[in-house]
Amino acid sequence: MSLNPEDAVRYDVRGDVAVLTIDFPPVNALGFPMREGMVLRLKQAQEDSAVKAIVVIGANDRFVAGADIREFGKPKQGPELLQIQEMMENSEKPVVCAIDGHALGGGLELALAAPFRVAASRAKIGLPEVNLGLLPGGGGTQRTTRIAGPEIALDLILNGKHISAAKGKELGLIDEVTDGPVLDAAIEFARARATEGGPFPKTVERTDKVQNVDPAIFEKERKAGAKKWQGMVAPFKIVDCIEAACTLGPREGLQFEKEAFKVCLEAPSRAAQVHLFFAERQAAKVNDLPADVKPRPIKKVGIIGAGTMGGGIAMSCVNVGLPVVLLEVKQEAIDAGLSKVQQNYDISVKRGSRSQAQVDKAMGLITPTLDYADFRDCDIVIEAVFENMAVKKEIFAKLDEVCKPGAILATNTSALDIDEIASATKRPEDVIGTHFFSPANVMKLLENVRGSKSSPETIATVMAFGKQIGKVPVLAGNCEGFIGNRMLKAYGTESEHLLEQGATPSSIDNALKAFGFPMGIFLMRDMAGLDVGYRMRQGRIEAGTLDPNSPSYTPLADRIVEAGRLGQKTGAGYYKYDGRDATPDPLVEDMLIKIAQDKGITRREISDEEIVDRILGVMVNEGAKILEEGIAQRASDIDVTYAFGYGFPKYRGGPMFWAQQKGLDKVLEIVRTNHAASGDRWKPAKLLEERAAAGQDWDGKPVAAA
Ligand code: T1G
Repeated sequence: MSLNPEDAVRYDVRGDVAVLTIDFPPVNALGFPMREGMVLRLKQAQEDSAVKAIVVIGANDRFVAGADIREFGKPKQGPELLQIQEMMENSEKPVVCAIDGHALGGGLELALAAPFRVAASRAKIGLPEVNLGLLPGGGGTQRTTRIAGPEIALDLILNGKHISAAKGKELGLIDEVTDGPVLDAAIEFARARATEGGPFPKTVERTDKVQNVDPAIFEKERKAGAKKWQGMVAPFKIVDCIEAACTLGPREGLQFEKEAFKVCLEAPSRAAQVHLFFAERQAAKVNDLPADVKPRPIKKVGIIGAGTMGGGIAMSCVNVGLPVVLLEVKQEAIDAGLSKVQQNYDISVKRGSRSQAQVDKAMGLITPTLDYADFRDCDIVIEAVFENMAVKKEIFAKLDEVCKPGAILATNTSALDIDEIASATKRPEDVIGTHFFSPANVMKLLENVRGSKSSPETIATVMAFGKQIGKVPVLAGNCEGFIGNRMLKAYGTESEHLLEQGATPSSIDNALKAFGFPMGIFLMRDMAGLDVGYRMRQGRIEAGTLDPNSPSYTPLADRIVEAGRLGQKTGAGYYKYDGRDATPDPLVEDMLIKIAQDKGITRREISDEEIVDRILGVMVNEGAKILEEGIAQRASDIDVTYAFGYGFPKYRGGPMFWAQQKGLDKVLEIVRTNHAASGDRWKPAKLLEERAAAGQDWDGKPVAAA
């Protein structure tokens, strides 16, 4: 975006008030031309004798979205934010920031450095830098703490919260809130301040909220965060900066924050989290859709199945005001499903994350039914029943009869063939996969799976629907397991071979936890229950598509189930349980020793590093095959899938980003070494070989010289 400073910040005078309008698309980020423009216009307003006060406002009903994230890691250009802040802070004429839309990160920091802030009631403000692996580096930790106190600052900044203008006023961050046009209110407010005359407040010099602060609150925060912030940098630095605001003077505090910000900026986690920020937005775009294709509006949703998934999907829809028709085959199933949804909502009311009124409204939007005819005016119907192809085809045949023309017929299947399901209808162009993740009302990922006949409009509609219900949509092609579960299968298979070669469920799970996963695969499997997988394998063995006698077959999971150990729900699985507490079980290790003996495998010590390299290596190799087959549009879509659907630590950017950071040549080495040792499941992906040989990243761009 090459905008000159005069256009990035326009200058108008309304009576005796100068209005500086920031116009730096797409979101008025603090890009270099805008920073230059601000210095230029603030100077112009100071020198303009007709001007008694100054208002700063953003064009297109939005204030400022923060630093221009595209500038990170690039050579610094033009004036710093600090220079603009000091010009406003030391201005002889009162400066009022007029906030509409959003003031986030550096945008709010810009406004906090002005003496005054007026906001439209619909505006949102926040300091979400922690989501980028950063901290508010423009005085936000200092000013927020000095205005609202350390506890509020800790909660706002560590959670990257967006709060309303009204809440901002309550906390002292906003001086006035208006339901009318924010420019008019700000001009009037500025005029009144000019009449009263200076000196005008300097928020960074406020002291009332930072007196006699109990230092224990910071230790408590660090202890509480120790586990969930493992591997990260920014959250710890944020606590340090807020503590500094309570212990140091204003200028020293700003200097402390500046140094802490630099540490975060240079940490690998910042590059990883900024990668995911852009990747999430990229993932919503579909490369090969005709430019003129428009999503169909979704105003009413049908859901088949009121189980955990169906209930969670229903919550995601009613949470954004979308009415839902929820169908089950029996009244008691409907009743059970609705009471589970009610329970979930009651918990959120107890937690204070939702009001009773909001919950009552949401529940009122769900229409339970046993009759397919009630789907007749739904714009999309999502099937969320158990993974049985025959049952799904029967359901889609019925939907084909009752749903209106153009209704989207979607399946929540986690791995089954979309085309086969579509073949049960006369409208395959309207059939598509919408794979939610459990719990569907919490997990952000929505893996949309295009069938070979899914129309561009159907694809565009479910991608827009994902954003409409607050999900992160990713588009996948139709193969077994799509993107996420196909790579998870590779991860699981490699884990099972690691077990036979000498690892244990806990050594693998602990290595993955140390890497940053919230939990390892064996604990996850015990929680989900081992019987479903067992039945699926037995079904495939009976169908002759799986040979339990093949050397590559890993029988441990079967033996565990056949010993009556179905996971946490039976008190034993890969682990033994005391309630939810899992402990390694020597019995499982004995099973592994026996299996290794039967297979002639000499078990050995396997290091955490080898465990992580092999599990991530096999996932990345599968990801490269998913890319070269066109199942994923881009490598970053795979990262989004894993970060938002499978708990991959965001501060590592995703499996494909991890591979790039490690070096694709090094990952190829891991793949080749294991291919030689373990055969075809490690066959190197051609794309990985090509990119590594050419010294390119996944997108074919030269890897910046280290
Ligand atoms: N810098 C550069 N580009 C940005 C951007 C930013 N801050 N925010 C958004 N974009 C791009 C985005 O990539 C997309 O591009 C387009 O704008 C629309 O975004 C010093 C260091 C503001 C609530 O974390 O939360 O300030 O895909 O689809 O849904 O302490 O964007 O169209 O090419 O999200 O209307 C802190 C990040 C930065 C805010 C608007 N600020 N942005 O949501 O649009 S660090 C943030 C958002 C910082 C200071 C520190 C949202 C939004 P494209 P979008 P939206």
